[in-house]
This record gives sequence, C-alpha cells and structure tokens, in this order.
Amino acid sequence: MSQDTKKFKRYTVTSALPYANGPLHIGHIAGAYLPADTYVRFLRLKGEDVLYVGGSDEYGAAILLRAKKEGIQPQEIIDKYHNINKKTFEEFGISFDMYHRTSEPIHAETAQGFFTKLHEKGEFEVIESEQYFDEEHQQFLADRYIIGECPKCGYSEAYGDQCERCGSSLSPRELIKPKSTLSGGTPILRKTKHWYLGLDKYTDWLKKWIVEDKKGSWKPTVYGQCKSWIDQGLQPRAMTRDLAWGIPVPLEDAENKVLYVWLDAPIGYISSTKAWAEKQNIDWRPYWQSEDTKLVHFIGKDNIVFHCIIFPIILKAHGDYILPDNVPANEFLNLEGNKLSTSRNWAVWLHEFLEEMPDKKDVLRYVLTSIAPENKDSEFTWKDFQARNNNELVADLGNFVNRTLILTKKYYQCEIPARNELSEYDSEVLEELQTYPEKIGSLIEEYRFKEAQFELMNIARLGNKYLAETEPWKKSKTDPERVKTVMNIVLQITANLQILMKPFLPETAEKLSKMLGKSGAWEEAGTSDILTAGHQIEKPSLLFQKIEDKEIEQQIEKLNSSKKQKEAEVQAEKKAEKSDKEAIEFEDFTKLDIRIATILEAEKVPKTSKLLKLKLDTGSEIRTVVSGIAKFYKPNEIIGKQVTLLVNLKPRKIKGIESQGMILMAENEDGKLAFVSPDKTITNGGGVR
Ligand code: B3M
Ligand code: ZN
Repeated sequence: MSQDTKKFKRYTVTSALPYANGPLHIGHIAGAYLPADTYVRFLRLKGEDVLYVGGSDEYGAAILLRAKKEGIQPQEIIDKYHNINKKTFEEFGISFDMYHRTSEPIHAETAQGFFTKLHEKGEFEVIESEQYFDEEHQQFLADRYIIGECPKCGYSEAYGDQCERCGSSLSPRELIKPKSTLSGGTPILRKTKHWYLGLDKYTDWLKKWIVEDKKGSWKPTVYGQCKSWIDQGLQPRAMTRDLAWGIPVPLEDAENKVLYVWLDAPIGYISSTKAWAEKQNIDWRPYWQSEDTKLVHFIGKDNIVFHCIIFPIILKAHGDYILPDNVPANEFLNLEGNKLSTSRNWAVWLHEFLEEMPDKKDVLRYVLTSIAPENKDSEFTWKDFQARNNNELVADLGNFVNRTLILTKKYYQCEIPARNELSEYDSEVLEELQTYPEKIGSLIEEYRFKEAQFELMNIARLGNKYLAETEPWKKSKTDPERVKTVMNIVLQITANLQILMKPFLPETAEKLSKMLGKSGAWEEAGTSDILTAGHQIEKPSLLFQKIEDKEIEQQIEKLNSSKKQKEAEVQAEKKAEKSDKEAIEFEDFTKLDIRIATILEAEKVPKTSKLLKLKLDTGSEIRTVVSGIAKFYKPNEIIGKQVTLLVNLKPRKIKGIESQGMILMAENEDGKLAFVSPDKTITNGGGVR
C-alpha cells in the first residue's frame, strides 16, 4: 500500500454531495465525511498534493418533493439547506477545499458538456416507451416520485430508481404495486422518449476493471455489490427526465427534458474542482485527467452503484478522464436500536449537537470512528458515547497527557528535562514508539480508520504503562537523574501523540500543541527528540472532560420526545389531508339517497372478526347490510337503534352476502367508529339532507 503513495503525484478526494433538502445527521458524517476528512488531513500532513471537494446536490425529485411539502419554491429549499449544511461542515471541521453547489452555472455547463460529448460519440439511444404518469398532477413519475414493492427484497417503499433497503438499482416498471408519491394513486402508462446510456455495452469492460482488477483492493462489501450487479446483467438506463427542475438537456429535440440527477450529481465533483481551481488561479485538469492522480470517492452504501458503475462508465465513455482508484463506501449507522430516519425524526442532528455540545466535536469524531460501519452496519448509543469518552479519551489519552504535563510543571517548572542513559526498558519503549507512524499511516491508506485510531490510542496506553512501571513520583527525590530520563520519554510520547492524532482529533491536537508550544511535523513522528531539552511548555489544562449521566439522559430524553412530536405532526397532517376534499356542486350531494333506518337484527358474519350482518327497516322495505363494525358493537346492544343509511349505493357481495346499502359512521382519530344517529326518533325512511 505504501508504494501506492509513491505512484501518485496528487489526490482528488470526494465526499457524496448531500441533497440540499434537509440537515445532516451523524449517519451522514460517519458514512461519507469523517473518513474522508481523516484521510485528507493525513495526506496533507504528509505534504501530499490533495484536493478535497464536496458540495450540495440541488436537483432531482428529492428537492422538488421537499419544496412541495414545505409549500415553497425549490430555490428556497436549496438556498436554505445549502447554507445550513455548509456552515455545519465548517463548524464540525470537515475540511473541504471547496463546498460547491450543483445549481451554479459552471456545473450546468460541465454537465451539459458531458451530455453533448456522449451524444456526439453515439453513446445514447433514444427510446420511446410507456412510463408511469400521475393524471391528477399531470406529471411523469420517475425516481422518487414513485414507490412500490422492491422486486429484489420485497421492501414495500422502494423508490423508482433504487431500493434503499437492499441497495438495488431499479426502474419504475420493475416495482410491484407502484404508487405515485404525489397523489398516492395508482399511475397510468403514457408514452414519452428518453436518452438511454447503454450500460450493458460496458459489461466486459467492467468485468476486467472491477471484477478482475479491484479484487482485494476494494472493500469486500463494495466489490461484492458491484460483482452481483454485473453478474445480474446491466440494462440501458435513461439519462434524461420529464421534470420541471433540473439542468436542461442541451439538444433541440428535447424540450422540457432535464438531465437525470444521477448523471449530473457526480459531475458536480468536477465542477466543484473547476470552481476551486478558478479561485486559486490554477489548472483543474491534472486533478481529473492526469493518470498520476489518485481519485477516491467516499460515500454510503446506498450510492455504490452510481459511483462504481454508472459514473465510471460516463467517465470512460467521455474518454478524457481518470477513473476512481477506490470507493471505500461505508455501511449504515443505526441509532439506539433503530434505523436513522429523517421522516421519523430518529436522528442526532449535527447542527444541534454543535449547539448543545460545542466542546465535544472531537469526542464525536472519536466515537464515530471507533464505531465506523466500515464493513457492516453499526450502532450509535448515547451510553456508548459517554463510556468511550470517560473510559478511553479521559482515562487513557487525557490522563496520560495530563499526568505527564503536571509532573513536568511540578518537577521542572514546565521546562523539558534532558535524557540520561537509557535502560533496556526505555529503549524498548522508544523502539515501539517508532513503529506507530508507519502502522497508523498504512491503515489510513487502506481506509481502515477504526484500526488506525485504535493504534493511536495504543500509544497513550503504552505511555500509561510506562509511567505505571517507572513510577517517577516515587523517585523524584531519591533518583532525580533517572526521573529526568523517564520524564523526557513520556514528553516525547506526548509530542508523538500530538502529531499522530491530527487526522483524527484536530481540535485536541491544536489544544495540545498550544500546551507543548510546538506542533510537530509528520516526518518527526516516531522520533524521540521532538521536544528539545530546555524547551519551555505552557501550564497544562485537561484535554477531555468526564461526561455525567445527566447529560446523556437528557439526550436520550430529547431523542424520544422529538420522535413522539414527529408522530403527532404526521397524525395531524393526515387529518388535515382528509378534510381537504375538493368542493362539490349541490347536485353532486343530491345524488346521495340517505335515510334513517332502524336495526332489526344483527349477527356476526362467520369466519370474520370485523363484520356484522344487519337487517334494517328503511320505512318501505327490509334491507340486508354488511357492516365493518363488529369491533365496536356487540350484535345484541344495537338492536332497535336508529342509524343513517346510504340506500342507493349499488349492492355489493361481501363474504357471499349481498349488502344493500351502507351505514354511515363517524370515525375517531384512533380509528374507532360510531353511528351517526338522530337525537330524536325519526320515522323510518326519513331523508337526510
Ligand atoms: N445526493 C444521494 C444522497 O444524498 C446523493 C449523493 C450524490 S453524490 C454525487 O444520498
Ligand atoms: Zn430491495
């Protein structure tokens, strides 16, 4: 792996562009941002030429749907969330060189340029086909406008372009029982034409480029997903959409069509690079078109197909671009036993965390790296957050550094003592110290951040063990020369920690560098003369604070109550939707023949739990009606009751019984039903107006 570093002259690192339709939660951070940030901080420390780009994904159905929900224009949505997310990333310390937007003109130009190039090269096939259409909203339904059952895993709310449970890439026609997310109704089929990219034509190329060449270097989870898609057979995929929000297709015969969001979004990495380079007044091309550039995409597992198959095909088809060297996608992070969910408000929102625990950024980084879902889904709990802070950051790292600096202050008034002759044990410890930069560095280069951070903590553990065994506090009076050696060694260990923690705990590294009066360079790591004898350090303060139970309980409480609040909102919304029926003419109402009738007989319909069979006197005849009220009324308690009956509803067979009308019922919020009865006795057959 370390040869890799030599082979490449520069690095282009990307993190998925979050849709600008909502704030960021810890799942996003653990998936695509924290590992990327750790990686680029490491590369920069080593003096590599590295560019880290990101930005907001601002087109596509996700944005439009959110705008509709909030009742505002898509532009307002993207402005709002772009700004929130940009600020949140900055505050949290995700160190993008450029955080761009796909709604910028330079992006439209770049994406259209790709489309035109592929069009000229004959990569598209224009196909007219029948697609789902929502008649009520007069709109074609692609991607997130349509949901249904996933044909691969059976998940009932798979999107038209992808199942978020199993990750399969789908097309709307594959969904079982499709439903429009706009009207909730069943869509009809209507003809439209689109530009299809023949992914299938690249099968042989992908078999070589991924299946053969990436075996062993791509994560097994990523490699496995790709291989299974390739094995299942790739289909041509439409790269255009009938939507009112997106980048116009740059062709004359494509009026009202826009680019598919998954065509334009990854190209966003390139336009972000262009915007960055323009600001720096340098050439963007080497970062995307030079074979000695290493391109790495950090994403979550739901984006694998787009980054490993579709985007590389687009880059390859274009011809001028390099391909990703690696796509270290993460699996999912769960929260307190459940899937993270924006719609159910089951999340730890990053902007709220920053407000409530502004001094705990590095704690969150530390915990999210410790539990990173690198190879399988993992779980965040507040109790574990507290435990890792108290038992690892405070007890191992903080405690070691604090003891070292306090003793230095006490014995030497903050001046670094010189080392004397080394014992065998001293030499062993210094030798072990030497091994860490290489160990940690290679793990980072292999995208094994969890293990890399564990090795960092091993340095603190090594220091604690060394202190416990040499016990300088016992010998400061009797053997001051020996104590100088011991203290010099623990100070060098501390200085090593300061350097090696930079990619993982940047704020803490900064704090420690202030106390040490020195910020070491990566090349110095592993050596034992970072702090020279006679150098003066600052008075120490604690690197980490213990987290009390109360703070954690508050967070758990908050999580539960915001979920409940969300549930109540959803209920209220549903209710509001119900009352929002369209206005009708009086004539429509007069078509209903509603009369008062008296229940004469009632019995349960055999083999059902909900149905009662009733006989009613309507004034002119006796009618049989099957009604779904068995859960609310026992047969004998309703005999003689006057109810309201819709008498001119066409008869229907229910469980083999002809039901001649419908009893009108009032429905409670919780689904309970009650008769609508006159409050004085009315002659049977009396009309309801
Ligand atoms: N916006 C999907 C997502 O947020 C999408 C990523 C684009 S990366 C080019 O999960
Ligand atoms: Zn599925």
